[in-house]
Amino acid sequence: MRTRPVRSPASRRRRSLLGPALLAGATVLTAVATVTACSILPSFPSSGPAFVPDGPPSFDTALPIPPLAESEVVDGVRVFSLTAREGSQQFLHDERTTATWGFNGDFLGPTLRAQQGEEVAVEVQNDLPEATTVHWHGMHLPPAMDGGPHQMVEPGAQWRPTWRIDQEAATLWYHPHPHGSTEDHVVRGLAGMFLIDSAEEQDFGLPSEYGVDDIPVIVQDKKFLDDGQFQLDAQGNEVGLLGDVVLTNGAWGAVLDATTERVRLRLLNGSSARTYDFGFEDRRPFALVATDGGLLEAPSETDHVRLSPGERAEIVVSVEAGTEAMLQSFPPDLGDVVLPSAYGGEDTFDVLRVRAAPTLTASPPLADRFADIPRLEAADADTERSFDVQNREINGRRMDMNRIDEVMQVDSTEVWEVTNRDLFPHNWHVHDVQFQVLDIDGTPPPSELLGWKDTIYLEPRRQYRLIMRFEDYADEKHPYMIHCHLLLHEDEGLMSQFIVSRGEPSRDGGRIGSADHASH
Ligand SMILES: [Cu+2]
Repeated sequence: MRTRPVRSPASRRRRSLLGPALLAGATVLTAVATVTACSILPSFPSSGPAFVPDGPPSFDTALPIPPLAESEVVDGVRVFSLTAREGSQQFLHDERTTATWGFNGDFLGPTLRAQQGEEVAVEVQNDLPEATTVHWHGMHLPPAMDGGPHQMVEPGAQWRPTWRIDQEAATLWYHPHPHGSTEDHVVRGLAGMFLIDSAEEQDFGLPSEYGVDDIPVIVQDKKFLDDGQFQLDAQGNEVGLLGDVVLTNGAWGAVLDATTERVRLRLLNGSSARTYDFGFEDRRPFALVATDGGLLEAPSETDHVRLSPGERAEIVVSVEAGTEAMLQSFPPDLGDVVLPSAYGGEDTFDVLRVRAAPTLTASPPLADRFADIPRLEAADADTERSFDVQNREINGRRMDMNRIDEVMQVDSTEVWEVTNRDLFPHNWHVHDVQFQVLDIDGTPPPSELLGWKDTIYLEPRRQYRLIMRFEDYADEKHPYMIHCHLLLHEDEGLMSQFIVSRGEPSRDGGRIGSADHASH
């Protein structure tokens, strides 16, 4: 595994000399992005000579902001439309064009946004040549609406999930979840953000003007082939696909022009395998304000935040007029892994250049306290379970679409002991609920793990005690998923299924009938 060297001051100077050429490339990118629906789309080879980045780019491309999805309120339901389709885009600042998949566009998708308490529906249309799904990562919703591997949408078909937004304001996201093909579909470009707003959140002085001082930042590493196509196979790496080109909202080398004193970055690790440790090159402090499921109880000052695939963090950073700051990913502490260099543990990347205008608009003061988070207590647990994660198995079993692995009783509190038994990275994602971290090897969690979480990095040989409530959406037929969000692991079977039941709790729910498939 080759890792990209840390950028030197010399390479930064070299970059600036390349500036005009790269700016020209960025113009071409915009022009080409509109020419897609033709019959000469490049195909997806799975292997071939690799593209080797010739040093980092100049970070002169304006950060693309995913458009806010249009919606229409019909009979009290806010209705969005997402069409998954083929496209193409130029990422590499030259003439090479990459075949992509996207929602309502060539790559990634629009940002869906809804208010706490709203009824929503999404009209999903699949214009791809193969079946896929759309999963609402982090969303509390009925299992038949979850978009997991049982809600396949065949080519040419539609699927219309509908539910009520019933959780805290948060940065969620959506992406495909077809069993065995999730890494492939996400790497090709299918992903987008789903923001939940609440009235309460507006009281805390958080920057909140979308695309101005409230910025979605979807970070994905890509490995390109020399002909410009995405590499789609992990080439034997235990953790999956690791790329040497880090895209932010689909741009390699992006700059954000800040116009306010404080900027809120909604960081999403939308990568398939890579764990990042985000912070600024000058190690300036920032406020960590939210994690997966919503705001922390108070801003937490730090200078770095580790995010494994699927995790989110919202940070608020101060900038000074006329200055710049580079958001980087530092070598992430992956815990006690063997050979961290093989898993990206020694890699540094520039991620996003933040360039502050000569004069800045004043930002409201950030509250020093947000809302209380009701703490779930282990003493109140109705059920305890333990999950050993090893190789591609949970408790010794691989995913079976026709087997229910766990049955949770509705209106119950559960404590889970989750342990990574391997010496390489995994993480742990639970559908339906947000959980709290009770302790890690018996030690109280660090401040960044004190809020609501739906995904957590599992350091090798450590035990994470998680607590959660299953309050509603009992359904004996449709399961939710628990899985590693390293997408290769998930595809290879590191996933299990649970139902929320009104019946008696048991450890093994037996088998379910044939999967329900979406159709016209
Ligand atoms: Cu894993």
